[in-house]
Amino acid sequence: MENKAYRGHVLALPFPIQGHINPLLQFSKHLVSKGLKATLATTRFIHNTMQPQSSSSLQFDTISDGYDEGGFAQAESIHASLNRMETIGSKTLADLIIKNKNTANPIDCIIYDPFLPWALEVAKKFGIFGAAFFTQTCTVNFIYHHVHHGLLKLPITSTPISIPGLPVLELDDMPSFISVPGSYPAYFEMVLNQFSSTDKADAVLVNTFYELEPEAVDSMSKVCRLLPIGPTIPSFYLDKRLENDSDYGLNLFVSDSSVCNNWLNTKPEGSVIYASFGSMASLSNKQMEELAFALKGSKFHFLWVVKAFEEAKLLEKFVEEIGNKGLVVQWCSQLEVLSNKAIGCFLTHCGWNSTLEALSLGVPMVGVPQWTDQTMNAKYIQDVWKVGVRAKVCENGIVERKEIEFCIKEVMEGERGKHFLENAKKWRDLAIKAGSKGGSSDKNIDEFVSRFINS
Ligand code: UDP
Ligand code: 7WV
Repeated sequence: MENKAYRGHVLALPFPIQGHINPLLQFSKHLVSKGLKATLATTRFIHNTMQPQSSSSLQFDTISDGYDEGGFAQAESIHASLNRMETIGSKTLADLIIKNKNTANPIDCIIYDPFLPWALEVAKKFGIFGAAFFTQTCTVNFIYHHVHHGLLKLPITSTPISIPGLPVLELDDMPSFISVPGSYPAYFEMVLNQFSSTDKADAVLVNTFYELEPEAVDSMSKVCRLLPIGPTIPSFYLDKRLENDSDYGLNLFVSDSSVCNNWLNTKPEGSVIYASFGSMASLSNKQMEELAFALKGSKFHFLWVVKAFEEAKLLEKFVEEIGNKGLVVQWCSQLEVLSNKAIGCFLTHCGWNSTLEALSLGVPMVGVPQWTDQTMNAKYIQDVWKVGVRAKVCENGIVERKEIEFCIKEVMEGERGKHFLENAKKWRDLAIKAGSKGGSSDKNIDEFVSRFINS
């Protein structure tokens, strides 16, 4: 295989969590289909636990974030973990480049998650082409860009907030780091710092597609030349252009998809609520209880992903009591579930991958955002893409069972529900078009490849 003539060798470096690995891994497969060799670098910790298998379509290799034994969840603080990731990550990334130097295919392009801006410095030290790959919406990135450059002053004292290309925004719509001043300062600094390197990057890629947020892309393009290349979703669910591509291919959690499929296949079309809060969110006991009552009390079937680390919060006997009305699993193949005809709505935390997956598969949503960019995505789900509703939060910070039940009904039945479904189908068509031959994202991927090849 090493003798094959590749047009170049791309190293993809995601921030090492599920929601950041999936899109970069998927994008790498597209580059392989365009004749490049691609290697995805995970951390040694992830590599050792998951043992991802290199294949003809993708290679895996490692860097270290300094937490080889237990993962960065073990760090004493977020700040400490990010610093350690920078120091040890820079060194081990350089080692990886050097290791490949005298092979038939030395690394000549690094696509890095801008949560790790130091990766560009390493690339430049070796004279390698460097591209930033943003994993959130252009809208969210543009807000952070404004804050980073002092164009949006914090704390925000007057609302609504006007930013060119964006709808007028209330404080609650903003990313949580802005709407809740002082929350997660280390992560806030990290999302703003994404722009510390982009001026020097040879390309800026964003996991969105033009038709989803045209005004935001146009506005931001005036200050930063960006290429929307999404949605990065396995080809089987879109235009089926890539062979054997029905899964992202690196799951940090295990699931048994036959359990979900078998159960869903016994349910009528559009009759099931799929509830999942992504890979990271940890709900309070009270919020879990409200969700449990809402799902149990609604007249619909439900499939609920309760991660292993959250199971203790489930009320005793809940699973027993719901019988065949609901199925609770620790993890699932979300794409398989969302594409099952039985699903009528997605109760989601509005993580960007989950949101983009639901848009791409034509599934209406109930948004219960938790933090980071999820609040913005929920705003767009309701008011811009019009594919669902955002649940209202009480003063105590909880979304109560009545509100959840109300939102579920809005999406699962009635006139509004019908409109959401029609709109969702429209976004699915546009998502497929964007990534198909000649579509906006496909053209941008070609433009990226030719810019790199000719650099
Ligand atoms: N996911 C999955 N099974 C689950 C829950 C999530 O495969 O039971 C996948 C989902 O398809 C998505 C990713 O995990 O690609 C979660 O990313 P997202 O941005 O939605 O949320 P995060 O985990 O970063 O909060
Ligand atoms: C993990 C840690 C911090 C953030 C995110 C994920 C994200 O929003 O993607 Br800010």
